[in-house]
Formats: sequence, structure tokens, C-alpha cells
Amino acid sequence: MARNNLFIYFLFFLVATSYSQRDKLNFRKDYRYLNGTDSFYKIHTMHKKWQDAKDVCAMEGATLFYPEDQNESDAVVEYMKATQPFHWVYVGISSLIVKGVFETVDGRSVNDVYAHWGPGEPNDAAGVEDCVILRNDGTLNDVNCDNKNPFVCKKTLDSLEWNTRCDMPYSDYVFEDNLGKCYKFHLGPKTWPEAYAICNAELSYLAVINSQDEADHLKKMTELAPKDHVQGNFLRGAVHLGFHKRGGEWKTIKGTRLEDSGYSKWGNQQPDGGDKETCGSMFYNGHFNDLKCDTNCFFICEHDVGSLGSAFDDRFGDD
Ligand SMILES: [Ca+2]
Ligand SMILES: [Ca+2]
Ligand SMILES: [Ca+2]
Repeated sequence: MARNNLFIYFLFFLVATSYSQRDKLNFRKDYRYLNGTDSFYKIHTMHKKWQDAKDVCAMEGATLFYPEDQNESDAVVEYMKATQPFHWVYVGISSLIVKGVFETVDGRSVNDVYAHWGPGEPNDAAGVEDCVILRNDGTLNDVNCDNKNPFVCKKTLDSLEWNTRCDMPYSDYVFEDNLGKCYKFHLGPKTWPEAYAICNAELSYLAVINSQDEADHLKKMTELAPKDHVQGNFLRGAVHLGFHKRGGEWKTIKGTRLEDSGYSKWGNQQPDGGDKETCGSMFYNGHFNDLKCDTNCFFICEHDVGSLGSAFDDRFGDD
């Protein structure tokens, strides 16, 4: 009897520990898993140009969706019809490399995936149609890439990597024990608004320093980041952080006055930019600096562990 109990407990243990995030079919709350596709989808309702749509999906760790086959086209079209008023979305197919050669965002021929064109399409109307939409009758049409359209991002279950320490789907965020937070040092130089949007797309925010310990940690992260290999024209010596000047006052992006945020050490002679430098950054030595918001430099995102509070955890129990 005792042995049986032990065996049952062992089985339970096996099942419980294999209940990974993948089994929960959870990527992000704003992505929906569609049965029969092994993938998650998000319909972006903010209309964007094709290239911008592609970039937004990449920022979310996903790709601009295109149908693999009839089954996937049907599933997404059904989801779109059930939830949205619009009649088409951009998909990850274009002929931007060579006109007339339609390829997916990952370089496959449209004929190897889903090439169900509408009648008379593709027609390259006026010679300016290089990007493709999927209409809710399931057909494709080439349109002008500068048109702003809604679009769909896709994440395959296979490509999902759950970051257990940080409880988020981005594996390059690193948990810091003493602070109980996760951070990512971004090595692609961006403007302050771009950096802000990228952190947001990663379910995080442009880092806010709340203590000397946190300042020390971000300084150390900056020291260790392989910055010297990065080529290009950008500002070295500072990284964007989550504070800015609003209404003549320096505040964190959470709305707290900088001097009340737990850390507000400015660098020598800083801030020195008056109304021209209204975005916040940190010199590599950990001291604050004001910068022009369109300055390209590195930046750090911060993630609050447990902030996502996945609904799937409630349904399946915690693991
Ligand atoms: Ca067309
Ligand atoms: Ca912080
Ligand atoms: Ca300055």
C-alpha cells in the first residue's frame, strides 16, 4: 500500500514538473492560441505601413503572420471575422526584393505556402504594389506597402522559450537576485522613444533606478555588456533610462519626481541641456545625464517579475 502511494506520488510529481509554460499554451495575454495551428496570434488593430508592421511583430518576439496552408488561413480568418470589423490584414509576404517575386518574411516562395490570390491578383496596380494583404474571404492581394493596415503577428509553439526566473517569454532578460528584478541591456542603439516602445513591446519598461544598489547593478551590467563590438553612428558613454522632463520637472516614466524615486545622482554639470535635452540617460559610471530624445544610444529595460499574472496559471494551478 505504502509503495503504491509512493508510486502515485511519483507519477504526480512527473506530471506536475512537466507542466511547462508550453503545456499551458501561454505566450502573452494579448496573443491567442488557435487550435489546430500550434501557434499564437495577435491581431494588431493600429494600422501601420507594412515594414512597420513587420518591425512591431519582431519587437514582440514574433513574426508578421502569413498562412502556411488553407487550414491556418481558415483559422486566422475565422478569428478575425469573429473579433474585428475590418476586412483584411497585412501578412508577411512581399515582392520588395525583386518585383513580381513574392516571398515570405523568412524567405520562402509564396507558392510553397499559401498562394490563394484573389481574382486578377497580384496585379501591381500603378506599379506600386509590393506588399500583400489577406482578405477575410481568404484571398491574397498585393497593395502599396505605404498603405496603413491592421496586421497579425504569429508566434509558433515550437519557438516559445519561457524564462522561468523572470516569468516571461523573453529568454535574454536576466534575473538579479538582490533586487528581485529582471533586466536586459539592449545593444542596438535607438532613440529614447524607440527604446521606450521596445521595452514596452517586451512587457517591460525603460529601466527606472530606485536605489544605489540598482544603480550599481545597472552600472555593472553596462560595464559587462559587449558594447565595443557595436558599429555605427551613435552616442557612446550613456544609456537611455526611464525618466524625462515633463512640465519643467524631471520625473520617472512611472510619474514619480526624480528626487523622490530613490536615486537621483546627476553627472558633473548635469543636467546641462535646458529645454533641448528632455530625455533621461545614465553615463556608464551610473550618474544621470540629460540627452536630446532623438539621440541614438544603448538602453536598459526592466521587468517586474510576476507582473504578467497569467490567467492560465489560475486555470491550471501554479507550478
Ligand atoms: Ca493588387
Ligand atoms: Ca527599478
Ligand atoms: Ca546633458
